[in-house]
Amino acid sequence: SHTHTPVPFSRSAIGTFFQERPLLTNSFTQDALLQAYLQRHLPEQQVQQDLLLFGERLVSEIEALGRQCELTPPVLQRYDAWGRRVDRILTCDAWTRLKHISAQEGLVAAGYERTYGEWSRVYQMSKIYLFAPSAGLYTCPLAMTDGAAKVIESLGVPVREEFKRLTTRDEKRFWTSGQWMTERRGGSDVSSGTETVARRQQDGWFKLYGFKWFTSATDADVTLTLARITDQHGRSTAGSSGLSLFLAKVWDSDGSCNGIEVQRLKDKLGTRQVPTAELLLDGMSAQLLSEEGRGVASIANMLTITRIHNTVCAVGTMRRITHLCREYARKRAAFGKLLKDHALHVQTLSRLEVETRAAFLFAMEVCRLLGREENRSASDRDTLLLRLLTPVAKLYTAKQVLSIWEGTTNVLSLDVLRSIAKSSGSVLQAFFTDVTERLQVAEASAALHPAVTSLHTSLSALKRFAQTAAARPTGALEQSARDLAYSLARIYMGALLVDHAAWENATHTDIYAALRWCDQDLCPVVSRDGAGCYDPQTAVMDTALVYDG
Ligand code: UCC
Ligand code: FAD
Repeated sequence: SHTHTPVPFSRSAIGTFFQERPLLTNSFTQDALLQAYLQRHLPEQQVQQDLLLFGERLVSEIEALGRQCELTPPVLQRYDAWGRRVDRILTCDAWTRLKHISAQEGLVAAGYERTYGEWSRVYQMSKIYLFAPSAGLYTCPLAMTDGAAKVIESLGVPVREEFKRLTTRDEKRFWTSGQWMTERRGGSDVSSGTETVARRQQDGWFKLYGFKWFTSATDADVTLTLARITDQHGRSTAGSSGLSLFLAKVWDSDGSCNGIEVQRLKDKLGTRQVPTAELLLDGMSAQLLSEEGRGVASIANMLTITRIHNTVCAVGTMRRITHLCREYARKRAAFGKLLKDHALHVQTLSRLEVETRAAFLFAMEVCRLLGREENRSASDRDTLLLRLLTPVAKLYTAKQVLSIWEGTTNVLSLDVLRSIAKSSGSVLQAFFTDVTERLQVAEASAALHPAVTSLHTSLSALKRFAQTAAARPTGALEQSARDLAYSLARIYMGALLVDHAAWENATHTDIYAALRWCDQDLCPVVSRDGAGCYDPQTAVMDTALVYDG
């Protein structure tokens, strides 16, 4: 009778089908390209072993901590129970645990221990790359910590205790750093946006007064920040040449703020795990790090490091997405078969895979250049390429994720122009020579021929563009900056894919990836130039279009 027939849906039965979930497994062993790259360039047994264990730890421990950080965002405790202003930023235990793990695993330290010589940055950044998508954005304070250590090291300033703490593996001594640049008037135009002033004290230290509008990972132990030193009449110099760089502790030894009022935590759309605050600096004690008036140039080293971290983290996230997608496609069925058996679905994933491979090789190449510079084995060309490619790599990879902070796409495109102007074009010469040499190596391979030809054509077109660019009005150059940066990125990523595919142990998929990448518009700056995009009349029409009505 109907009373004994179980019904599929009722209060206690919600149907029998439950989708099997995609499983995260060891992301090092899953990553064919990372393994091949290391086998080619850094085939140290110790490195393989360390990354293998780290891959296990990500699954067994770190992934859950990252998730916990997302579920338990930081809060600001403004007063204690007795009504005293305390301004404490309370983060969850998982956030603290990630700090300890970061120290133990040497996620900053490995970059300064330099155990693997010029490959030390590749080693360190391979770990950051694996860590990023599981880490609940703990990568944000790590990037800034690495940047601060780099600034201290490169300026050679006598703050040894801070340097040691930023680069230690000892979890009890490890400190993180903030990077406070943005004020309310602007995050891109730091030089005219900075209103914070620094008053010299009798002991040589300074007290800072100002308002920092965006300070991420504000639970940091120390910070680097910019301010204008005032003279005895309270006057300061406007613009870039009035800015100096300071180092300050964020918290006093009793846990109270160092002359800071935390105005509020930002209520953000994303990155909610990271405590990002607005801070009133009301007499924050700070130490001058740079020469007076050399603040922007001195913090540039930090920007280089954080932009490289941003690149590596973006690529790590892309890789995680492709891993989970291919895993899911083995488990999810639609229209009678698994997703992996739908050619259209797999074509879509293969496009993501090509993007990810190109971005991975780009990120690692910038890390390699950084490692060479720090190991003092960089050639002049390496140094020029590091300067040119850092903003290009950041802006290109960040379009998938992470595009606002550490310089927006257009601001970094203008930084590319800055690097060209400052080197009188040498960075571009270095780029042309480097790509040409990589293509020469690949010329023997018949399979790679279409990719090599297409890269040669694009490179020649780019050279012609560059030759005429200097004669163009500044406005036109600026109009072309974004497309130029994209052209540099696409051509360079193509050259790296070809270079990797020409390696003796490369596979047929490496060749296929290079061919696929090069089968696109590699040089948009030339095609758009041909379409007349960079002239004053176009600028007028762009304005008319945007403000239509
Ligand atoms: O957003 C932030 C933190 C977020 C959290 C961290 C996440 C990390 C990733 C984690 C992944 C999960 S902190 C705020 C970041 N803010 C920015 O990036 C600012 C963006 N704006 C710019 O980059 C602008 O281009 C400025 C501020 C650098 C422009 O300043 P100026 O003063 O107008 O620029 P000048 O006058 O052209 O340059 C001043 C000096 C010059 O040196 P000298 O005086 O020797 O000729 C430049 O060559 O600074 C030098 N310089 C550089 N040097 C400027 N930019 C660079 C550079 N990129 N590299 C080397
Ligand atoms: P603006 O500089 O006002 O730019 C607005 C728009 O104008 C952008 O689209 C930009 O591309 C464009 N633009 C600006 N100038 C030009 C130009 N010359 N040509 C063409 N286009 C231009 N800052 C810190 O200092 N420390 C932090 O820890 C920190 N954490 C952050 C965390 C998050 C989640 C976010 C979102 C931001 C954080 N920032 C931090 C601030 C960040 O660095 C700035 O938001 C960023 O630099 C852009 O500045 P802005 O927001 O003032 O935009």
